[in-house]
Amino acid sequence: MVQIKACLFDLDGVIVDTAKYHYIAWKELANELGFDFTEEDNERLKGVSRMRSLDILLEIGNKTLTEEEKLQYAEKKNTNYVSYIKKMQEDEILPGVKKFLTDLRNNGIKIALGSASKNAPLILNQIGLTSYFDEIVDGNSVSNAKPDPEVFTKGASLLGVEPKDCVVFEDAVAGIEAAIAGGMYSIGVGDAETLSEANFVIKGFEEMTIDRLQF
Ligand code: B16
Ligand code: MG
Repeated sequence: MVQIKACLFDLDGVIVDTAKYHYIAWKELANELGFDFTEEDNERLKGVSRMRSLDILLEIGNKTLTEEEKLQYAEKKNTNYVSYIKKMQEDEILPGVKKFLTDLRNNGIKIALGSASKNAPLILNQIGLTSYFDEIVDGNSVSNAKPDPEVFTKGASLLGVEPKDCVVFEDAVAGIEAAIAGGMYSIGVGDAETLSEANFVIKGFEEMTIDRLQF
């Protein structure tokens, strides 16, 4: 049996629900460009990088922009998004997360963040969780997006833990695939059917305990 030495966490959909703020900001941009953007459309952007998200949005609206325009619109969306996340507070941490992080620390299990978001440090700061993380790997420090394992293998290496002793918590299929590609265990957070490739799936952290970190 493997006793896990490190836990790597995705951010959006695992620790907080920032998808709702991404949605508002992308919708405002879509409206400005003359088309609508639904919550169902927004599902396609979860776990996806900012520039790839813009490409998907433009595909939905059937719009073509130059590379320069794309950079400007991505920047505009981000400024708007950041204005929302700057208002986030500790009560937006998803249920059970803080207790589980505390249990991990008390048991000497290392903790890293593995997120596609370039705003990850700001979000962790807003919700008061920065000090729980031994390492933060985010959209600023990787060149390959999930399902490439880079964001997690980099985290494991910074922690000095071998991938086979790590478990990844993820809400996106691409994130579970990244964990598997990196040689790590994975726990899905969300729908069991969607995340069936994970070792097991939890609905939320209220049902997660240290004892379940055995594979
Ligand atoms: P930013 P995660 C992802 O976070 C979001 O799920 C995704 O919707 C977003 O486009 C991406 O971060 C990039 O975010 O624009 O802040 O750099 O799930 O990987 O924590
Ligand atoms: Mg996510």
